[in-house]
Amino acid sequence: MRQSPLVVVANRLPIDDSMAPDGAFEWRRSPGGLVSALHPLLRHTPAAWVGWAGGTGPAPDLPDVDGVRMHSVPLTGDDLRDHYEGFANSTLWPLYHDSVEQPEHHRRWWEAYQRVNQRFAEAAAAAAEPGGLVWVQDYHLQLVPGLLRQLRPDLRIGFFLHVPFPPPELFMQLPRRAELLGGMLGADLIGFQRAQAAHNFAQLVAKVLGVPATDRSISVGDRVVRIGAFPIAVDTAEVAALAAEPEVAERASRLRRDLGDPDRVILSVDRMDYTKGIEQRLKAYRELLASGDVKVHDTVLIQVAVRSRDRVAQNQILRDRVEHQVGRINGEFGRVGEPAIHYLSQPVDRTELVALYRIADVMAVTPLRDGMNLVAKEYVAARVDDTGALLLSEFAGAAAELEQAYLVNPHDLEGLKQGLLAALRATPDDVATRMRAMREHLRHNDIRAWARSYLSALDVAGSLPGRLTTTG
Ligand code: ADQ
Repeated sequence: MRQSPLVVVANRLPIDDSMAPDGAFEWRRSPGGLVSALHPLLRHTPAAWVGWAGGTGPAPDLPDVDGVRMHSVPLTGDDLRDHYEGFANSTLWPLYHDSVEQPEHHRRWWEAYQRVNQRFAEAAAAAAEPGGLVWVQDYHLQLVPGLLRQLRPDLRIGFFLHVPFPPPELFMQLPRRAELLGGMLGADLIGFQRAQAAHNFAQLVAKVLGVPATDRSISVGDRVVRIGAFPIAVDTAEVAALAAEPEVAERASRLRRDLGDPDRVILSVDRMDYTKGIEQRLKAYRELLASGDVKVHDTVLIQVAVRSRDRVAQNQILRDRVEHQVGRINGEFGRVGEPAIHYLSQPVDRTELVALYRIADVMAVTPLRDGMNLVAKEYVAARVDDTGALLLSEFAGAAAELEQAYLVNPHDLEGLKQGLLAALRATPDDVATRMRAMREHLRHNDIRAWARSYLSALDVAGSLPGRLTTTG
């Protein structure tokens, strides 16, 4: 097998399940923060990606995609059920998001988690060249750094967690907490979205493993594991350029016309997931319609909630509830040709998404808990004329950076309503001042800056070719 100096290991490969007519694979631009985040970096980098290609058959042999080698890891139906839907998405995901839904614990899931992590570690060990750098992503693969270090002690290993890392009182509930922490400590550098997460991790390591730890470094035997916050970002320039394209502008004006030229457009774009606060937001909106503070005639809400992890039972239940809620609100407050909420459960393509960002006077991003939330950052990047108000949950990682947003606590229904009204009624000057500051922040803190800061912290020996860290 050809080996690479930089290997990304993630649950999914960044490609579509289907091949283009000419036999080439294309980058998958499906919903999913990680793909969106790494796409601009790796396509110009001599790198490999280890991940699952979809399907439950043998792992397919894949062609390179934009110069990136694809190594697929096979998963069986049992692996999918017990590792992906089970331990990753029904134990860790809810627990790491403040237990907004009850995490489930099953020993069979843990066995699958170990088994699948071992398989990914072996695939990464085969894909990395001697002394290479391996960057393991996210909560599906927390044991991989430790397993990989046993197989390949010559590698520099990084781990980045895209989701929140919970406070000790929540993490302590995990029956296999020591093993999970130990797995992560196989890395040389552990990156989190927020400083608070690194702090939580250090506290837990000290408490559970009895290892001395600060918020910056942890000594494990003769190794030092560094930890820290590396808030993920978007390709600010790419989003801004797309937003400025005539085709997008045209699509935006058509959309606005199709909506009946309302005074105000409110937009939300989420994966259909119970952490995203969709029900709470719709409830707040319903109350604003009922009180007459918002009128269907001049204000429109567009909710894009693309189906995601459909086989996780709580997401199915959520979808039924959200669709019921939308139907009820439209039935109560809509008129013929004037629905209160425009609801889309399908993925929208990039151009359409940016056109939607362009017509949104208010972008409502109100998750109950979110590692970062790239939608909030994409919206800001797309507001090239400094208009538009961002309503943002305090519990999204993005709130630590986008301080000029209209910040709300999504658990507080009254606060949510007031926040939405404040954003709707804000003066153009106020909106512009806030937007300008946020755009300025994202101009300096884009996806390349994120990758560069993470990779240069990992690559202390400077063994990577310069172009890995400086171009994108
Ligand atoms: P996600 O929970 O998937 O990511 P988010 O950060 O918002 O959440 O990323 C979603 C991405 O998918 C965005 O780039 C967005 O444009 C796209 N998207 C969403 N809905 C879409 C739709 N209907 N059609 C097309 N595209 C859509 C996880 C964590 C986040 C963290 C990211 C990256 O949960 O907190 O920000 O990883 O680290």
